[in-house]
Parts: sequence; structure tokens; C-alpha cells
Amino acid sequence: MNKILIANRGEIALRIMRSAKEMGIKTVAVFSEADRNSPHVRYADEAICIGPSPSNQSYLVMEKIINAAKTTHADGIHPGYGFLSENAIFARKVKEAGIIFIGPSPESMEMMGDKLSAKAAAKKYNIPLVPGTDYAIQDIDKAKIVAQEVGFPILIKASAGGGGKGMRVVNTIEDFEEQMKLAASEALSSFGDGSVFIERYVAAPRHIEIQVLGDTHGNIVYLFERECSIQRRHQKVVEEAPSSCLTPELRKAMGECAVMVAKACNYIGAGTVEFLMDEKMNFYFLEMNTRLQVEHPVTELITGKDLVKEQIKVARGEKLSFTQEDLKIIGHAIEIRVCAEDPTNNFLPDTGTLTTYQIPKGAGVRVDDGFEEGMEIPIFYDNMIAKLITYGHNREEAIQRMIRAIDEYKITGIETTLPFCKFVMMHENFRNGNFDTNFIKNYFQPDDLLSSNADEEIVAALLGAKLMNENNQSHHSVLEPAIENDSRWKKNRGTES
Ligand code: MV4
Repeated sequence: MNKILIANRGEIALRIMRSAKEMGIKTVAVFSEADRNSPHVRYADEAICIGPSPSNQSYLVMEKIINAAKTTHADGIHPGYGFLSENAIFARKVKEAGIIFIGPSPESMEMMGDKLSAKAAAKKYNIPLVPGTDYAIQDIDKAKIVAQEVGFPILIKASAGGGGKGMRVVNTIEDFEEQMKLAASEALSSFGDGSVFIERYVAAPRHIEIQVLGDTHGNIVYLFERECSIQRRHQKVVEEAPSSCLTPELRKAMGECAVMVAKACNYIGAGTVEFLMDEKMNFYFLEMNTRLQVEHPVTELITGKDLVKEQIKVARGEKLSFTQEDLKIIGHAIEIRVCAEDPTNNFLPDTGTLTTYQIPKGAGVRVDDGFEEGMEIPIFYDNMIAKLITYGHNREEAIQRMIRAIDEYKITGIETTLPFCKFVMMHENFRNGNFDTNFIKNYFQPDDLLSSNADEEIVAALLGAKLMNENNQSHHSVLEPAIENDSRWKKNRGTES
């Protein structure tokens, strides 16, 4: 492979080009009109404009991307994540054009893209599944019987869904019929496929995913887990590796299950097998993502492997250069997603110009970003502007380094999730590893950000006033009740010092 086209933008396009460059491979960027001056365009050896800003007129148009690859004589296409990365039709078209798709086969993508066929494949290999059905359910009366066997609360899921879309929790049999009809019609209108299935609802799970890598010679290895439980409305916020809740035995069992899921669909390249884990540490296969994931850097840092290079090597037909026994976890890595949204205002997406943009530096800090100071954040795409990743000898060092790096990160002009991520890093339950997918819902209120960041001065002023009151020996200060009842004061006690 001499030249690859990156069918993506932003941080991931840059990330992929860097590995290609280190391998002596030329790179081709594609860009929309909004991205004309983006770093990924300048970094590439060649760049081709593929149309107007909306992604359905540029980054999602298969023919434009394949034509750009033909024009530039690229012999491979890397899709990154999002956009066309899990589109089997695209993978097939790329192949038919005589270009290597850097990713799995269209058949693997199809099998794992449908949640029911993914479950059926996993079941054949005796992979643990959440109790429920592994077939589409249509008949309401039959579904009610199954629901009662499985036990309430149950979760209705759309087979064509994923990432939490088209899911409905049902607590009682009385609600079942209505919810099932709604779920099916929603699935049909959103995905063009009304198939739904049911599972027992695991109310407070952890989300743990296993990175796998397969070559074209039948070798598949696992590169351990990523803990992704800290998420908000199915958007991951913090990811780390390894998980603080796995034992070596569980890690091995989950890793081996993940490899079997990959084998079940003849997986080639980098993929991720998602599991839910309940309070009793039972794990269940959920779905497989057939792409390089946003959070792949934490795996790179603890394994010392460059996943993009491995993807390219596998796509060239090379055998994996290491075995399962060669892989070891060294240290601990944490990633936070820096998004252009306002955590004090219901995470409302924010747009504007990066008036100040200074990234943190120093030992154990990695920033994967796609913007520079002075640039405008386009409204057309995902609002993740950067990923901040820290590495340490152990979890505590990685966390302390993350707090230090967040404090060094200077962004003005737009609101970001940085203060929110600091809140997570400082939280007792994050620190002690005692959390599940409900962490943010359970512990976060916008007020929590006011004390640790922008309002430090206000807090200092209030504290000054309080001290003055105390000095005046006024035991009935008007400030006191307000302060004592203010969650901001209690929350951060002990964590700041
Ligand atoms: C579940 C579940 C509880 N019980 N399935 C959400 C995304 C999709 N990948 C599957 N998801 C879930 N499936 C059963 N039977 C809870 C979730 C879930 C979740 C999973 C992983 C990470 C975050 C989540 C947030 C809410 C719900």
C-alpha cells in the first residue's frame, strides 16, 4: 500500500495520517467546504474537496469519496469512525473499485450491524447473553409470555438500533403491549426495520468493551478492556484502561469471549466487543463495533501498540506480529472527550471561534485534536473538538495527571466539557471505582461546576464574607444557612485538599 485516502475529518483523520506517514505511506485528505482550512487538509500529501458542508453532501457520499481515491490513485481507504465506517455497502463498493477497505469485510459488518444476527452468532459459541430472545418478536401474546418468563423489568430493543437508539424499559406486564407497539413502530420509522427483541433489563450495569484485532490468516487476539461506564445519554465522556473492576480471571474470560465473537464473523482488522456487567460481575455480550473507536488511544497506551498501524498491516495481508502471550497491560490510561457544549446548560452544543486554544503538555499527556487557535467550530458535525488522554504507572497517577492537564488546557470562545470532566475526576465514587452507567445521572448537577471553576472567585468572596461574619461573632449570619444548604460546598469538601 503506497497511498491511502482518509474518508474522515478532524482529529481522527490526523490520527490516521500520522501512522501512515510513519509507515512511509502517502496520504490523501478529503474535505467539505467548511473544512477547507482544517489541519487534516494541510497535513495530507494531497487533498480533494468533496462538496458542501453538510455531511450528506460530502463525507457521506460514497461515490465522491471513491472517485477521489481513483483520481489520486490511492490504493486504500481508511474510514475512521462515524460517517461511512460501519457501512457495508460502502466497504463493498470500495472493494469493487479495486481499492482496499481498511476494515473488516462487508459480511462481518452486516452480521454485527444487525443486533439479532450478532446475538445469534454469539449464542452459537456459548457466549453469555442477557436473558431474553435472540429472535425478532412480533406476536404480542407470545411476547408477553416470554416477557414474564424473562422477568420484569425488561428492555425492548430494536434489532437495527444500537448505541441506545430505539430502546424501551418496561416495568410491568400492564405496560408491555403499548411499549412493544411503540418500540416496533419507532424502529420501523427510524431504521426501516421494525424488528424488536426483548431482554432482561440490567438496571445499573458497567459498560466494558474488549478491543480485538484479527488478521487475514485466522489469527485473532484481544488487547484487553476499556471501561466506558461514565457516559451521558449514550455519549461516552470518560474512558479508561484497564477497568478498575476486573480480576485477571474475568479479563481473560471476557477477552476469550470477545475473540470467539470475532471468530463467529471471521473478523479482520480492529474491532470492539461490548459487554454489560451486572453488580454480581456477570458479563453479557451486547454488540460488536466493526470500526476503530474514538477511545482506542487508551488501549494503545497500556499495550504499546499502534492500532492504526496494525489495521494497515492487516489490510496489506500481513500476519499479526505478536501473539496473545506477547500482550501485557503496562500502566493505566484515561481519556476524556473535550466537546463544544455547555455542561452548566444541559450540555447544549456551543459554537463559535476558538479565541484561545492552548493544549496541555508534559509527561504522560496525549492530545488528539483537529483544531487550532483562531478556528471556528463548524456546526455541521460532531462537536468533539479533542480527546485528552493521560497515562500513568497506576490509576491514581493517571487521574492526577488528568486533573493537571485539564487545568493546563486553555480554551476560550466556546464552552467545553473540560470542567465537567474535572468534576468526574475529583468525584469520590470515580476515585474509588464505585460507579456504573448511571454515574452522571446519579451524581451530577450543573451546580457542581460552579464551585470548582469559573466561580472560584465568587466562592472565595462568599468564604471571605463568612469569615468576616464569624470574626464579628454573629451566630445568626444570613449567609450561613445559604452556604450550609448549598450542595456546592459539601460536594467538594475533602477532594480539593
Ligand atoms: C442494556 C442495558 C440494560 N439491560 N441491555 C445501551 C446502548 C446499547 N449498546 C445497549 N445499551 C444498554 N443495553 C440490557 N438488557 C443498558 C444499556 C445502557 C447502556 C449500556 C452501555 C453504556 C451505557 C448505557 C446507558 C444506558 C443504557
